[in-house]
Amino acid sequence: MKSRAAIAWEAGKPLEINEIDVEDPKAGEVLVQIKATSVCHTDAYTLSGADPEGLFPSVLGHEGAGIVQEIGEGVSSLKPGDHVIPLYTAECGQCKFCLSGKTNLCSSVRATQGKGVMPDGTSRFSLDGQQLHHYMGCSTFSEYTVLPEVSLAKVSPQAPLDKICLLGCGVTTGIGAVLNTAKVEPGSTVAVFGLGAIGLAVIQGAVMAKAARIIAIDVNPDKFDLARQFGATDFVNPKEYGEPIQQVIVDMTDGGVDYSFECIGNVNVMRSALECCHKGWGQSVIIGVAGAGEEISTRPFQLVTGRVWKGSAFGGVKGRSELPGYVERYMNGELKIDEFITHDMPFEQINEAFELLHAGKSIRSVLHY
Ligand code: NAD
Ligand code: AHE
Ligand code: ZN
Repeated sequence: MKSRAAIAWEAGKPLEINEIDVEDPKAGEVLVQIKATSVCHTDAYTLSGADPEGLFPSVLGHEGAGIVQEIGEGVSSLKPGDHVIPLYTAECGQCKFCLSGKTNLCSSVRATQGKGVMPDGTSRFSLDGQQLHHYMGCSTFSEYTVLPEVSLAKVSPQAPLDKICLLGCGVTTGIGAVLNTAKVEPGSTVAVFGLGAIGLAVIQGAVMAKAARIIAIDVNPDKFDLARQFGATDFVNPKEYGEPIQQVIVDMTDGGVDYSFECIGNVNVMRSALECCHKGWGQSVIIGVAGAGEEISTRPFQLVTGRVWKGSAFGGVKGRSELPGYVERYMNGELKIDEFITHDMPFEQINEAFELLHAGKSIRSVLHY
């Protein structure tokens, strides 16, 4: 079938909208009509060429929501008409990782996903006979996309797809990092580095966890208003200080924070986020994604003296079992999503959505097909 899609032909170039060919779903696969998708910084990171797994040409996009159109042979948990959120972290329930009870990092389709193909090693996308790669197992920048059954969370058909698409990455990642990865306790002091959708979702999670103090840090002071609305209590612009930002935060907090979250993808800030943690127990969670070849460093003494460095992917959330609950909490008014959406636009304006993100003028732009 034909599908409107935005193609990433090469690194650093705008996406090109074109009509591509999408093959029928094979065994264990599902054809989904994406109704809405948003742009996450990770899409921009891969398009920039910094992603060691980045492949071109490809169909990017991993934060979306849609409706099942067709199922392949053997698919039993989904049927046409079901409302779904694509998952870049699948959940098969059967691999060593799923069975461990220790992680959400399912291994069932991850290897082929990273190579830009479906589990059978081939792509369902092409243009004029040229194969296009899939991206993060989702490719939500195509109106019609094919995913493995294990990469789709079935959610309530009552929920608005142009809002819950944000649960496909940003909102879930930030909340989950607080509740699942760090397990922030009531009364905690929390520092959040970077106030895009991920950082704001971390603030939302910290409020849910009943943190007493939430320090919001960004070099763009335009981000502070929304951070305050989400529940941040203190605001720090590193550009206004002559000393290292970790020292500023240690001084503000009588020795450091209980938990910090890096939501930027900057390895120098990751170090600051670790070193602003309290001696003996402070934990720092890396959420930001850094470019190929970049590495983190700190004095081992920082860890010897009790600080803990962790990382979080999709907030530690198991998508198929947990996302339906996140959707219900949104529908019950217990979880904010609308507040992240600063721009709504037709799919054709996708490059504008990338420009707004780069310029620090948007949190999330939702694109409608
Ligand atoms: P974003 O671009 O909307 O937000 C980043 C924020 O960081 C901006 O407000 C920017 O002003 C701020 N910033 C930049 N440099 C800074 C600095 N030196 N000090 C303080 N603030 C600074 O991005 P986003 O969509 O919120 O994504 C944030 C990061 O999280 C990205 O690296 C993205 O790839 C990553 N991410 C990871 C996961 C995961 O599962 N681990 C999921 C989603 C996104
Ligand atoms: N391809 C990159 C890694 C990118 C990365 O870390 N991705 C996050 C999700 S970002 C969503 O916006 C993640 O979940 N990682 C775990 C995984 O299995 O990819 C690289 O460096 O190779
Ligand atoms: Zn993302």
